[in-house]
This record gives sequence, C-alpha cells and structure tokens, in this order.
Amino acid sequence: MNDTLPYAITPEHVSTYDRDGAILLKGLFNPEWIALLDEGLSRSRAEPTNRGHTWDRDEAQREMYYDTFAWRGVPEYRRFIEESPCAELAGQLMGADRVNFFFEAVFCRSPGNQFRTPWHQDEPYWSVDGFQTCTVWIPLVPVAAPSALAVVPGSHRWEKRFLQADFGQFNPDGHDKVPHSDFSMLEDTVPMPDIDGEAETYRPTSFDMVPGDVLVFNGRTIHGGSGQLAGDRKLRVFTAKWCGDDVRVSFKDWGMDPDYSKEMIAAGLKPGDALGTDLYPELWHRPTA
Ligand SMILES: O=C(O)CCC(=O)C(=O)O
Repeated sequence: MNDTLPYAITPEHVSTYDRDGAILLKGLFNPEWIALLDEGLSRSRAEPTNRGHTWDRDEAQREMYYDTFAWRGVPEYRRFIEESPCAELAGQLMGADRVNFFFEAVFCRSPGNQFRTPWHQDEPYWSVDGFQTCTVWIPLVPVAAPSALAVVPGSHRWEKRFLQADFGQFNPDGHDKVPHSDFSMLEDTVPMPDIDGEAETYRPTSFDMVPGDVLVFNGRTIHGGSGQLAGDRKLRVFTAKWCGDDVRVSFKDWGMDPDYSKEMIAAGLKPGDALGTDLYPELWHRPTA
C-alpha cells in the first residue's frame, strides 16, 4: 500500500514551482522514510555499483562520494521509490498526468568537506529531453543553508545552452566507467553566468533543512554550490529523479552523465520513445476525476 503525502500539494505550491523552477517543502517525509533511505545508503556504500566514485578528496582525506542507479539492488531504495509519496509529489508539482522513475543518485560529503558542486543544469547531461524532469533532493542529516544545494530561481526558462562542467574531471581515482559530457562541442553554447559573482542578479537560493524536508527542482534549473561544510558536519543526500508527460529518450552527441544509453537500448528503448520498461517504471498517474 502506497504511503500518502503528509499534506496536500496546493495550487500555490504548483505555481511557485512553475515560476521558480524549484520549491522547498518542509516535513515531507516522516522519520521512518528517512531512516530507510539512510539504511539503504549505508548498504549501497558498502557495495557500490560500478558507477560509484569519489568526486573530491582533499589532503585531509575529506571526500565527496557519488553513486547512482543502485535502486534495483538496494531494497530500501526500491521500497522508498515504489511506496513513498515521492512519485506523487513529483507528478503534482510538475503538473504531469503520469510519472516515471528515472534514477536515484547519492551525494555524500565527509565532515568538513569543502567541495562545491559546480553550477549546472541536469537535463543537458541526461539521456532524455523534456521540460517535465525533476529532482527531489532529500538530505538525510541537518544542513545549514550555506552548505545546502542552491538553485537559481527562474533559470529553468532561460532556454540557453550553457557550457557546463565535465564532472569526470573531479574524479581523483579515475574510477568511473561513465563517459562524460563535453559541452564545448556544441556550437551554440554560452558561458555559464557568474552566479556567485553576480549574486544580486541571479539570487542563488538555499535553505536550512532538516531530515524530512525536500528541495524539488526542474531538470533545467541551474543548481549547485552545496558543500563547504563545517568541520563537524557531514552531508548525506539521496536524490530521486522523475520524468513526466513530455519526456522522451534522447542520446546526446556531447556525451551523457550518467549515460544510460546502453541500458536503454538493451531494454528496447530508442530515441523518441517515452520512458517505460522495468528500468523506468511508471509509478504515479493523475487520478481520473
Ligand atoms: O548535492 C549536490 O551537491 C549535487 C546535487 C545535484 O547536482 C543533483 O542532484 O543534480
């Protein structure tokens, strides 16, 4: 039996998400769901997938670790994805009629890690195209606003192709089998604006968050900047990525990260197809009136 949302997603929530390309929702997941994800993350870290790798490690061995697409082998993740109200949350905010799960990714920083995620959009890296893509960013520990993920409100509608980072360049161990994105091969890209230098213009926004709170953002919303942890603070974040009605498979010439093209082709999905199959299950649809 699927769990229900603890409170209704209102038209005001939907219009805030639509206007800003992001929204903070407090107390969305109960402590049981957070404990389950935390257990899953511990299991997953002990048995990483072949995509698991370190994004950053400093001289004091403080690191940021990443893994993705582990959900089918981690029962706690699978239960959260299939039974928590996360799919409904994504569907309601995106205004979608149906929602497919795309993938999960975890971002774990050890105490004091200073690595800041570069400003970027997600959809250009993904093996899909569409406006209705989103991430639900779920911290499993308390995080203060300067260390939490920040979003640039309204950037999901800028309709520009930005030069973005190759996340593979940060990998200190070289361990990561995923090919990386080279946005420089696109002719019509423009440099990513100086979000930090012109903060008054771009208004990067982050929040104090406690376990249970979520930040939901559109796959085209520029985000980044989390990290810079105090010496005694770690950060463990589970993210769930969802796709709505207009999303179609699309293999990008400039590379994908994570690159799911092989898995998609093996599952019979080709460019132009809607998501589906056991890899990307439809987990919510709008109830008929
Ligand atoms: O938590 C972070 O530092 C990065 C998160 C992110 O970029 C994402 O979920 O797309």
